[in-house]
Amino acid sequence: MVHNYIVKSRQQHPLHFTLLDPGKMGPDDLVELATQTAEAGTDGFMIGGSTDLSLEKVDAAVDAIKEITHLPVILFPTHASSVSGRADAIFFMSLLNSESRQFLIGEQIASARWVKKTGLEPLSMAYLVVAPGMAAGKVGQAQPLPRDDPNLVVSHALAGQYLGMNYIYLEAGSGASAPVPADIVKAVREEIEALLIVGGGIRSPEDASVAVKAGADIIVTGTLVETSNKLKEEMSQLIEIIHSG
Ligand code: 1GP
Repeated sequence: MVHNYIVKSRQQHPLHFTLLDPGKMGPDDLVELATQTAEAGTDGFMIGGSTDLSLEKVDAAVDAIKEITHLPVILFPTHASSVSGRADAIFFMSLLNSESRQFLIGEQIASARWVKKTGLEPLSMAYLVVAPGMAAGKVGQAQPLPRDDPNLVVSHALAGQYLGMNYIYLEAGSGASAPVPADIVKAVREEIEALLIVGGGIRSPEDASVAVKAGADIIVTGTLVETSNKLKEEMSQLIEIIHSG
């Protein structure tokens, strides 16, 4: 079970997940990135990102990545239509600060029977988009949570936890110029027991260290993995800092 793996691994140290986007490259390039980040010590793979992914692309990416690693492969979907039954688990998430029913519960209803049928392990997650939010905010029709209002973010995170969600994801948006502020991560950490995921705009070991010290359980990087020209070296440094807590 992926959830048990995450809980157990987190008992050892904070974790790093690599976000791979099948909309940006084909299976061969994804496998190359997955191989190098696995060697650098990443703890799991998230598959998603682009908002118009086809099921075929996600299936092909999941199959290719699972051939080279035993690390968990977790879907990070935008739409029900791209939920691949071949992954190990799915972040079954609701964008709690969306203004659209579609992203609060619509896509979830559309995919629920498929998740059951395929046996994907659902990992229940509250997805909170913090400014700037980037494409995730726009596509999800979110009113991005202000960067200077930790209490409002805590209210959303607690609401997610009380609705039974085991994971809270603080998302600044892929490619954000700055990650979620440390005081927001800290404020949420102090009030929730759920596993806390932080992503968006994390580009350096320093960024990762700040988020971990503020209380993140899992750090997600996507853009860095796609753009680095010294991937294994850079990821090793970043992951080492995360693992050292
Ligand atoms: C996006 O939080 C992730 O959902 C990753 O963001 O691409 O900025 O690393 P980056």
